[in-house]
Amino acid sequence: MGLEAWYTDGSDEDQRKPHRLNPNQPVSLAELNKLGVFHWKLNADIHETDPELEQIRKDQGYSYMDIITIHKDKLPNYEDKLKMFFEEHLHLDDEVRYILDGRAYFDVRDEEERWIRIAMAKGDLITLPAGIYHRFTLDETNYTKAMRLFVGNPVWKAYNRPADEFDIRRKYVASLQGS
Ligand code: KMT
Ligand code: NI
Repeated sequence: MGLEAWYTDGSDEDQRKPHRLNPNQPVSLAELNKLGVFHWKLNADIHETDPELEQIRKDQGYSYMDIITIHKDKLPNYEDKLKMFFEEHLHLDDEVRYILDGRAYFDVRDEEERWIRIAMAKGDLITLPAGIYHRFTLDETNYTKAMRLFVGNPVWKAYNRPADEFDIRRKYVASLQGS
């Protein structure tokens, strides 16, 4: 099963709303792949023993994992963190997230700087490439539980836009030219 994604209306009000254009302008998985975004659908109910997840972790080298619950009663500094997650930023490494419960949105910029909203639900594993500008928000259900995967020791440092001078950003931008 695919992932649902769409171009947003660009409005700044209530980040938790879908912000679809009217008519909706969907974005296909193939288009996301061109931006370096990849997706797997897994059975989150068996995440502790899932051989498919094990295989992905082995193939991609995701040696590290932890689980974050994003809910006002569960996450310390909930409001501040949500604010940080929704600031447009990039990382020097891939961002890999597997939704175990609830829902959330990842927004990524396309090659023309338009925001694409990716609707993530239980069972969706996504990888955002190092250097892509993105942001994260809960939806109107206000809850998600996600596995964070990482190659080696995790580095969560986010560089808010503008962060165009990093090698990894230049490399990412160059990777879009050929596609
Ligand atoms: C990030 O860097 O965008 C995040 O870690 C998002 C929240 S984790 C589900
Ligand atoms: Ni991020």
